[in-house]
Amino acid sequence: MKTKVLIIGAGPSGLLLSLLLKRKNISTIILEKQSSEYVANRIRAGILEPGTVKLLKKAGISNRVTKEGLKHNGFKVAHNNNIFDINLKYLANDCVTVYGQTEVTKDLMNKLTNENVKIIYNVPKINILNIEDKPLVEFDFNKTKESVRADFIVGCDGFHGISKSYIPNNIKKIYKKDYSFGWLGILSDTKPISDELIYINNKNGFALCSMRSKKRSRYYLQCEINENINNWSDDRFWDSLSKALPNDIKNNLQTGPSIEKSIAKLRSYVLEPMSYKKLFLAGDAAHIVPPTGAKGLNLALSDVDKLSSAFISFYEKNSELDLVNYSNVCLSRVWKTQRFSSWMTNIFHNVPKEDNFLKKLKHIEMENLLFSIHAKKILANNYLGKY
Ligand code: FAS
Ligand code: PHB
Repeated sequence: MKTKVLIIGAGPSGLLLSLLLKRKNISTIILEKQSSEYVANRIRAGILEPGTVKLLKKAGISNRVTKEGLKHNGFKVAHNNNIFDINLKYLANDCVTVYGQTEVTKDLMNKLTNENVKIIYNVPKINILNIEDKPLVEFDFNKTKESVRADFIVGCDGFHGISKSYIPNNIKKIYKKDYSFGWLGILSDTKPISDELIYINNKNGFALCSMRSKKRSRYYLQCEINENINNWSDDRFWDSLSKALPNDIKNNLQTGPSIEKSIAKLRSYVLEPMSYKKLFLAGDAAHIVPPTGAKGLNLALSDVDKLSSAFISFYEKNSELDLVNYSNVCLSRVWKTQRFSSWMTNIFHNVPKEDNFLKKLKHIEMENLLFSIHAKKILANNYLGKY
Protein backbone atom coordinates (compact mmCIF):
# COMPACT_ATOMS: atom_id res chain seq x y z
CA MET A 1 0.00 0.00 0.00
CA LYS A 2 1.14 3.59 -0.57
CA THR A 3 -0.09 6.87 0.87
CA LYS A 4 1.14 10.41 1.49
CA VAL A 5 0.78 10.46 5.31
CA LEU A 6 0.68 7.27 7.36
CA ILE A 7 -0.97 7.80 10.77
CA ILE A 8 -0.46 5.43 13.68
CA GLY A 9 -3.41 5.59 16.10
CA ALA A 10 -7.13 6.31 15.57
CA GLY A 11 -7.74 8.40 18.67
CA PRO A 12 -8.94 12.01 18.27
CA SER A 13 -5.48 13.18 17.07
CA GLY A 14 -5.12 10.60 14.30
CA LEU A 15 -8.74 10.82 13.20
CA LEU A 16 -8.79 14.65 13.04
CA LEU A 17 -5.43 14.81 11.23
CA SER A 18 -6.73 12.39 8.60
CA LEU A 19 -9.94 14.39 8.13
CA LEU A 20 -8.19 17.78 7.84
CA LEU A 21 -5.81 16.33 5.22
CA LYS A 22 -8.69 14.68 3.39
CA ARG A 23 -10.24 18.17 3.04
CA LYS A 24 -7.20 19.01 0.85
CA ASN A 25 -7.08 15.64 -0.94
CA ILE A 26 -3.93 14.57 0.88
CA SER A 27 -4.16 10.80 1.21
CA THR A 28 -3.73 9.07 4.56
CA ILE A 29 -3.97 5.57 5.99
CA ILE A 30 -4.59 5.09 9.74
CA LEU A 31 -3.38 1.97 11.52
CA GLU A 32 -5.11 1.36 14.88
CA LYS A 33 -4.22 -1.27 17.46
CA GLN A 34 -7.71 -1.64 18.94
CA SER A 35 -11.14 -2.38 17.45
CA SER A 36 -13.36 0.44 16.22
CA GLU A 37 -15.85 -0.36 19.03
CA TYR A 38 -13.12 0.01 21.66
CA VAL A 39 -12.00 3.36 20.22
CA ALA A 40 -15.57 4.65 19.84
CA ASN A 41 -16.52 3.88 23.44
CA ARG A 42 -13.50 5.19 25.37
CA ILE A 43 -14.62 7.68 28.05
CA ARG A 44 -12.17 10.54 28.60
CA ALA A 45 -12.33 14.31 28.26
CA GLY A 46 -15.38 16.51 28.48
CA ILE A 47 -14.49 20.17 27.89
CA LEU A 48 -13.72 21.78 24.51
CA GLU A 49 -11.89 25.11 24.29
CA PRO A 50 -13.35 27.59 21.77
CA GLY A 51 -10.32 26.95 19.53
CA THR A 52 -11.12 23.24 19.45
CA VAL A 53 -14.77 23.87 18.45
CA LYS A 54 -13.49 26.14 15.65
CA LEU A 55 -11.19 23.32 14.50
CA LEU A 56 -14.08 20.84 14.40
CA LYS A 57 -15.97 23.38 12.26
CA LYS A 58 -12.92 23.60 9.91
CA ALA A 59 -12.96 19.80 9.66
CA GLY A 60 -16.67 19.82 8.79
CA ILE A 61 -17.89 17.95 11.86
CA SER A 62 -19.47 20.70 13.95
CA ASN A 63 -23.18 19.95 13.45
CA ARG A 64 -23.65 17.81 16.54
CA VAL A 65 -21.34 19.74 18.87
CA THR A 66 -23.15 22.96 17.86
CA LYS A 67 -26.57 21.36 18.49
CA GLU A 68 -25.83 19.15 21.50
CA GLY A 69 -22.74 20.75 23.10
CA LEU A 70 -23.48 22.83 26.23
CA LYS A 71 -21.93 26.33 26.10
CA HIS A 72 -20.63 27.26 29.54
CA ASN A 73 -19.85 30.93 30.30
CA GLY A 74 -17.98 30.00 33.43
CA PHE A 75 -17.33 27.50 36.19
CA LYS A 76 -17.25 27.55 39.98
CA VAL A 77 -14.50 27.08 42.54
CA ALA A 78 -15.42 25.77 45.99
CA HIS A 79 -12.71 26.32 48.60
CA ASN A 80 -13.33 25.28 52.22
CA ASN A 81 -17.11 25.43 51.81
CA ASN A 82 -17.26 28.82 50.01
CA ILE A 83 -18.28 28.91 46.34
CA PHE A 84 -16.76 31.44 43.91
CA ASP A 85 -17.66 32.18 40.28
CA ILE A 86 -15.06 32.20 37.53
CA ASN A 87 -17.04 34.06 34.86
CA LEU A 88 -15.18 33.28 31.62
CA LYS A 89 -17.41 35.58 29.57
CA TYR A 90 -16.75 38.58 31.83
CA LEU A 91 -13.08 37.79 32.52
CA ALA A 92 -11.98 36.67 29.04
CA ASN A 93 -14.93 37.20 26.73
CA ASP A 94 -15.39 33.60 25.66
CA CYS A 95 -16.89 30.28 26.75
CA VAL A 96 -16.10 26.54 26.73
CA THR A 97 -18.30 23.77 25.35
CA VAL A 98 -19.21 20.66 27.33
CA TYR A 99 -19.11 17.81 24.80
CA GLY A 100 -17.56 14.42 25.58
CA GLN A 101 -14.44 13.22 23.80
CA THR A 102 -16.41 10.06 23.11
CA GLU A 103 -18.80 12.14 20.96
CA VAL A 104 -15.92 13.91 19.17
CA THR A 105 -14.44 10.51 18.35
CA LYS A 106 -17.77 9.19 17.05
CA ASP A 107 -18.26 12.31 14.88
CA LEU A 108 -14.76 11.87 13.42
CA MET A 109 -15.18 8.14 12.81
CA ASN A 110 -18.55 8.64 11.08
CA LYS A 111 -17.20 11.39 8.83
CA LEU A 112 -14.10 9.41 7.85
CA THR A 113 -16.20 6.33 7.10
CA ASN A 114 -18.53 8.39 4.88
CA GLU A 115 -15.51 9.78 3.05
CA ASN A 116 -13.98 6.30 2.59
CA VAL A 117 -10.75 7.13 4.39
CA LYS A 118 -8.75 3.95 5.04
CA ILE A 119 -8.61 3.05 8.75
CA ILE A 120 -7.26 -0.42 9.53
CA TYR A 121 -8.34 -1.51 13.02
CA ASN A 122 -7.11 -4.46 15.09
CA VAL A 123 -3.45 -4.03 14.08
CA PRO A 124 -1.61 -5.24 17.22
CA LYS A 125 1.96 -4.94 16.00
CA ILE A 126 3.49 -2.32 13.72
CA ASN A 127 7.15 -2.08 12.74
CA ILE A 128 8.48 1.24 11.48
CA LEU A 129 11.27 0.21 9.07
CA ASN A 130 12.33 3.57 7.69
CA ILE A 131 11.76 7.20 8.72
CA GLU A 132 14.29 8.77 6.34
CA ASP A 133 13.96 9.04 2.58
CA LYS A 134 10.93 6.82 1.86
CA PRO A 135 9.24 5.89 5.18
CA LEU A 136 8.00 2.31 5.38
CA VAL A 137 5.97 0.40 7.99
CA GLU A 138 5.16 -3.28 8.17
CA PHE A 139 2.39 -4.97 10.11
CA ASP A 140 0.54 -8.28 10.35
CA PHE A 141 -3.11 -8.22 9.34
CA ASN A 142 -5.43 -11.21 8.80
CA LYS A 143 -2.42 -13.52 9.05
CA THR A 144 -0.58 -11.79 6.20
CA LYS A 145 2.37 -9.38 6.28
CA GLU A 146 1.33 -5.99 4.98
CA SER A 147 3.42 -2.89 4.34
CA VAL A 148 2.72 0.80 3.70
CA ARG A 149 5.12 3.18 2.02
CA ALA A 150 4.48 6.86 2.76
CA ASP A 151 6.00 10.34 2.42
CA PHE A 152 5.59 10.88 6.19
CA ILE A 153 4.68 8.91 9.32
CA VAL A 154 2.73 10.53 12.18
CA GLY A 155 2.63 8.93 15.63
CA CYS A 156 -0.83 9.67 17.06
CA ASP A 157 -0.56 6.55 19.21
CA GLY A 158 -0.90 8.07 22.65
CA PHE A 159 1.24 7.77 25.75
CA HIS A 160 1.70 3.99 25.47
CA GLY A 161 2.31 4.04 21.71
CA ILE A 162 5.42 2.88 19.85
CA SER A 163 6.21 5.84 17.61
CA LYS A 164 8.14 7.86 20.22
CA SER A 165 10.60 4.95 20.57
CA TYR A 166 11.81 5.58 16.99
CA ILE A 167 13.33 8.91 17.97
CA PRO A 168 16.93 8.02 18.94
CA ASN A 169 17.76 8.23 22.66
CA ASN A 170 20.63 10.64 21.97
CA ILE A 171 18.17 13.01 20.24
CA LYS A 172 15.13 12.92 22.52
CA LYS A 173 14.73 14.59 25.91
CA ILE A 174 11.99 13.48 28.31
CA TYR A 175 10.51 15.63 31.08
CA LYS A 176 8.08 13.90 33.46
CA LYS A 177 6.35 14.03 36.83
CA ASP A 178 4.08 11.38 38.31
CA TYR A 179 1.62 12.74 40.90
CA SER A 180 1.21 11.04 44.27
CA PHE A 181 -2.59 10.79 43.91
CA GLY A 182 -5.14 9.75 41.27
CA TRP A 183 -8.68 10.54 40.12
CA LEU A 184 -11.59 8.23 40.78
CA GLY A 185 -14.24 9.05 38.18
CA ILE A 186 -17.90 8.06 37.84
CA LEU A 187 -20.35 8.53 34.97
CA SER A 188 -24.08 8.37 35.80
CA ASP A 189 -27.39 9.19 34.14
CA THR A 190 -28.29 11.64 36.91
CA LYS A 191 -29.04 15.37 36.75
CA PRO A 192 -25.80 17.33 37.28
CA ILE A 193 -25.70 19.03 40.69
CA SER A 194 -25.02 22.40 39.08
CA ASP A 195 -25.45 23.96 35.65
CA GLU A 196 -21.72 24.74 35.65
CA LEU A 197 -18.64 22.69 36.59
CA ILE A 198 -17.50 22.96 40.19
CA TYR A 199 -13.79 22.50 41.05
CA ILE A 200 -13.59 21.71 44.77
CA ASN A 201 -10.68 21.85 47.21
CA ASN A 202 -11.30 21.02 50.86
CA LYS A 203 -9.66 19.17 53.75
CA ASN A 204 -10.10 15.84 51.90
CA GLY A 205 -8.51 17.18 48.75
CA PHE A 206 -9.98 17.58 45.27
CA ALA A 207 -13.37 16.83 43.81
CA LEU A 208 -14.90 17.85 40.48
CA CYS A 209 -18.56 18.07 39.52
CA SER A 210 -18.78 17.87 35.73
CA MET A 211 -21.24 16.59 33.16
CA ARG A 212 -21.75 15.24 29.63
CA SER A 213 -25.29 16.62 29.18
CA LYS A 214 -28.16 18.00 31.28
CA LYS A 215 -29.02 14.40 32.14
CA ARG A 216 -25.59 12.76 32.41
CA SER A 217 -23.14 13.64 35.21
CA ARG A 218 -19.39 13.08 35.48
CA TYR A 219 -17.85 13.32 38.96
CA TYR A 220 -14.25 12.87 40.15
CA LEU A 221 -12.71 12.44 43.59
CA GLN A 222 -9.01 12.64 44.48
CA CYS A 223 -7.91 9.16 45.51
CA GLU A 224 -4.82 7.25 46.65
CA ILE A 225 -2.34 6.53 43.87
CA ASN A 226 -2.74 2.75 44.31
CA GLU A 227 -6.50 2.80 44.94
CA ASN A 228 -8.38 -0.34 43.89
CA ILE A 229 -11.58 0.40 41.97
CA ASN A 230 -13.14 -2.79 43.37
CA ASN A 231 -13.14 -1.17 46.82
CA TRP A 232 -15.45 1.56 45.53
CA SER A 233 -19.14 0.66 45.45
CA ASP A 234 -21.45 3.32 44.00
CA ASP A 235 -22.73 4.03 47.53
CA ARG A 236 -19.22 4.61 48.83
CA PHE A 237 -18.51 6.97 45.95
CA TRP A 238 -21.70 8.99 46.43
CA ASP A 239 -21.12 9.16 50.18
CA SER A 240 -17.53 10.44 49.74
CA LEU A 241 -18.62 12.92 47.08
CA SER A 242 -21.43 14.22 49.29
CA LYS A 243 -18.92 14.83 52.11
CA ALA A 244 -16.73 16.81 49.66
CA LEU A 245 -19.56 19.12 48.55
CA PRO A 246 -20.06 22.61 50.02
CA ASN A 247 -22.96 22.61 52.53
CA ASP A 248 -25.07 24.99 50.39
CA ILE A 249 -25.42 22.48 47.56
CA LYS A 250 -24.98 19.07 49.24
CA ASN A 251 -28.72 18.37 49.21
CA ASN A 252 -28.98 18.95 45.44
CA LEU A 253 -26.85 15.86 44.69
CA GLN A 254 -28.81 13.34 42.66
CA THR A 255 -27.27 9.86 42.93
CA GLY A 256 -27.84 6.78 40.81
CA PRO A 257 -26.17 3.68 39.32
CA SER A 258 -22.77 4.24 37.69
CA ILE A 259 -22.47 3.68 33.94
CA GLU A 260 -18.68 3.74 34.26
CA LYS A 261 -16.26 3.99 37.15
CA SER A 262 -12.47 4.23 36.70
CA ILE A 263 -9.26 5.44 38.25
CA ALA A 264 -6.87 7.63 36.24
CA LYS A 265 -3.24 8.18 37.16
CA LEU A 266 -2.07 11.79 36.91
CA ARG A 267 1.17 12.64 35.16
CA SER A 268 2.93 15.48 33.39
CA TYR A 269 5.10 14.38 30.45
CA VAL A 270 6.80 16.05 27.52
CA LEU A 271 8.99 14.44 24.87
CA GLU A 272 11.20 16.75 22.83
CA PRO A 273 11.53 17.06 19.88
CA MET A 274 8.09 16.22 18.45
CA SER A 275 9.59 15.33 15.06
CA TYR A 276 12.61 13.49 13.71
CA LYS A 277 13.38 13.09 9.99
CA LYS A 278 10.05 12.04 8.37
CA LEU A 279 8.45 11.00 11.72
CA PHE A 280 6.14 13.46 13.51
CA LEU A 281 4.38 13.05 16.88
CA ALA A 282 1.03 14.64 17.78
CA GLY A 283 -1.13 14.56 20.92
CA ASP A 284 -0.59 12.20 23.81
CA ALA A 285 2.19 10.46 21.86
CA ALA A 286 4.33 13.50 22.73
CA HIS A 287 2.83 14.95 25.90
CA ILE A 288 0.52 14.27 28.82
CA VAL A 289 -1.01 16.82 31.20
CA PRO A 290 -2.91 16.08 34.43
CA PRO A 291 -6.67 16.42 33.59
CA THR A 292 -7.29 19.17 36.19
CA GLY A 293 -7.08 21.94 33.61
CA ALA A 294 -9.20 20.07 31.02
CA LYS A 295 -6.35 20.40 28.52
CA GLY A 296 -5.29 16.96 27.24
CA LEU A 297 -7.68 16.64 24.33
CA ASN A 298 -7.54 20.36 23.46
CA LEU A 299 -3.73 20.37 23.38
CA ALA A 300 -3.67 17.21 21.25
CA LEU A 301 -5.99 18.77 18.67
CA SER A 302 -3.96 21.98 18.70
CA ASP A 303 -0.92 19.92 17.58
CA VAL A 304 -3.05 18.41 14.81
CA ASP A 305 -4.13 21.87 13.63
CA LYS A 306 -0.49 22.91 13.21
CA LEU A 307 0.67 19.62 11.67
CA SER A 308 -2.18 19.48 9.14
CA SER A 309 -1.42 23.07 8.05
CA ALA A 310 2.27 22.19 7.71
CA PHE A 311 1.50 19.17 5.49
CA ILE A 312 -0.91 21.27 3.41
CA SER A 313 1.71 23.95 2.81
CA PHE A 314 4.22 21.23 1.88
CA TYR A 315 1.95 19.61 -0.69
CA GLU A 316 0.33 22.81 -2.02
CA LYS A 317 3.29 25.23 -1.93
CA ASN A 318 6.20 22.78 -1.80
CA SER A 319 7.35 24.55 1.36
CA GLU A 320 8.96 22.56 4.19
CA LEU A 321 9.20 25.56 6.53
CA ASP A 322 6.18 24.74 8.70
CA LEU A 323 7.22 21.09 8.93
CA VAL A 324 10.69 22.14 10.07
CA ASN A 325 9.19 24.53 12.66
CA TYR A 326 6.40 22.15 13.78
CA SER A 327 8.09 20.81 16.91
CA ASN A 328 9.21 24.20 18.28
CA VAL A 329 5.87 25.85 17.55
CA CYS A 330 3.95 23.05 19.29
CA LEU A 331 6.32 22.82 22.25
CA SER A 332 5.85 26.50 23.01
CA ARG A 333 2.10 25.83 23.56
CA VAL A 334 2.76 22.47 25.22
CA TRP A 335 4.89 24.06 27.96
CA LYS A 336 2.38 26.89 28.59
CA THR A 337 -0.29 24.20 28.95
CA GLN A 338 1.95 22.12 31.22
CA ARG A 339 2.48 25.15 33.44
CA PHE A 340 -1.25 25.85 33.71
CA SER A 341 -2.24 22.19 34.25
CA SER A 342 0.46 21.71 36.89
CA TRP A 343 -0.59 24.92 38.70
CA MET A 344 -4.29 23.91 38.66
CA THR A 345 -3.36 20.42 39.93
CA ASN A 346 -1.16 21.82 42.67
CA ILE A 347 -3.67 24.28 44.14
CA PHE A 348 -6.67 21.94 44.02
CA HIS A 349 -5.16 18.75 45.42
CA ASN A 350 -3.90 17.91 48.91
CA VAL A 351 -0.54 16.26 48.48
CA PRO A 352 0.06 13.43 50.98
CA LYS A 353 2.87 14.29 53.47
CA GLU A 354 3.21 17.81 52.06
CA ASP A 355 5.30 20.08 54.30
CA ASN A 356 3.61 22.95 56.16
CA PHE A 357 5.29 25.70 54.21
CA LEU A 358 4.09 24.36 50.84
CA LYS A 359 0.63 23.74 52.30
CA LYS A 360 0.45 27.34 53.51
CA LEU A 361 1.75 28.64 50.18
CA LYS A 362 -0.97 26.67 48.37
CA HIS A 363 -3.62 28.18 50.63
CA ILE A 364 -2.32 31.70 49.93
CA GLU A 365 -2.24 30.92 46.19
CA MET A 366 -5.91 29.89 46.32
CA GLU A 367 -6.85 32.98 48.39
CA ASN A 368 -4.96 35.16 45.90
CA LEU A 369 -6.87 33.54 43.03
CA LEU A 370 -10.26 33.96 44.64
CA PHE A 371 -9.80 37.59 45.71
CA SER A 372 -7.78 39.00 42.82
CA ILE A 373 -9.42 39.98 39.52
CA HIS A 374 -6.00 39.81 37.85
CA ALA A 375 -5.38 36.22 38.97
CA LYS A 376 -8.90 35.28 37.86
CA LYS A 377 -8.30 36.83 34.41
CA ILE A 378 -5.17 34.71 33.96
CA LEU A 379 -7.07 31.58 35.06
CA ALA A 380 -9.98 32.36 32.74
CA ASN A 381 -7.74 32.98 29.71
CA ASN A 382 -5.65 29.87 30.33
CA TYR A 383 -8.77 27.71 30.84
CA LEU A 384 -9.97 28.93 27.42
CA GLY A 385 -6.62 27.97 25.91
CA LYS A 386 -5.44 31.60 25.58
CA TYR A 387 -1.91 32.14 26.93
P1 FAS B 1 -5.27 8.59 22.50
O1 FAS B 1 -4.47 7.95 23.56
O2 FAS B 1 -6.61 9.10 22.70
O3 FAS B 1 -5.26 7.72 21.16
C1 FAS B 1 -4.14 6.96 20.78
C2 FAS B 1 -4.64 5.83 19.89
O4 FAS B 1 -3.50 5.10 19.43
C3 FAS B 1 -5.52 4.85 20.66
O5 FAS B 1 -6.68 4.58 19.91
C4 FAS B 1 -4.64 3.61 20.80
O6 FAS B 1 -5.37 2.40 20.79
C5 FAS B 1 -3.77 3.73 19.56
N1 FAS B 1 -2.48 3.03 19.69
C6 FAS B 1 -1.68 2.96 20.78
N2 FAS B 1 -0.58 2.23 20.49
C7 FAS B 1 -0.69 1.85 19.19
C8 FAS B 1 0.11 1.07 18.31
N3 FAS B 1 1.27 0.55 18.71
N4 FAS B 1 -0.31 0.87 17.04
C9 FAS B 1 -1.50 1.41 16.61
N5 FAS B 1 -2.30 2.15 17.40
C10 FAS B 1 -1.90 2.36 18.67
N6 FAS B 1 -8.13 15.10 28.65
C11 FAS B 1 -8.90 16.15 29.00
O7 FAS B 1 -8.80 17.21 28.37
N7 FAS B 1 -9.80 16.05 30.03
C12 FAS B 1 -9.98 14.88 30.72
O8 FAS B 1 -10.79 14.79 31.63
C13 FAS B 1 -9.20 13.75 30.38
N8 FAS B 1 -9.38 12.56 31.03
C14 FAS B 1 -8.61 11.49 30.68
C15 FAS B 1 -8.76 10.25 31.32
C16 FAS B 1 -7.97 9.15 30.96
C17 FAS B 1 -8.13 7.82 31.67
C18 FAS B 1 -6.99 9.29 29.95
C19 FAS B 1 -6.07 8.13 29.58
C20 FAS B 1 -6.83 10.52 29.31
C21 FAS B 1 -7.65 11.62 29.65
N9 FAS B 1 -7.53 12.85 29.01
C22 FAS B 1 -8.28 13.91 29.33
C23 FAS B 1 -6.57 13.04 27.97
C24 FAS B 1 -7.13 12.46 26.71
O9 FAS B 1 -8.36 13.02 26.43
C25 FAS B 1 -6.10 12.66 25.63
O10 FAS B 1 -5.55 13.97 25.67
C26 FAS B 1 -6.62 12.38 24.24
O11 FAS B 1 -7.19 11.10 24.23
C27 FAS B 1 -5.44 12.49 23.27
O12 FAS B 1 -5.81 11.96 22.07
P2 FAS B 1 -4.73 11.18 21.18
O13 FAS B 1 -3.50 11.98 21.08
O14 FAS B 1 -5.45 10.78 19.95
O15 FAS B 1 -4.31 9.89 22.04
C1 PHB C 1 -14.63 15.90 32.53
O1 PHB C 1 -15.82 16.24 32.45
O2 PHB C 1 -14.22 14.74 32.24
C2 PHB C 1 -13.60 16.92 32.98
C3 PHB C 1 -13.97 18.26 33.05
C4 PHB C 1 -13.03 19.20 33.47
C5 PHB C 1 -11.76 18.77 33.83
C6 PHB C 1 -11.40 17.42 33.76
C7 PHB C 1 -12.33 16.49 33.33
O3 PHB C 1 -10.86 19.70 34.25
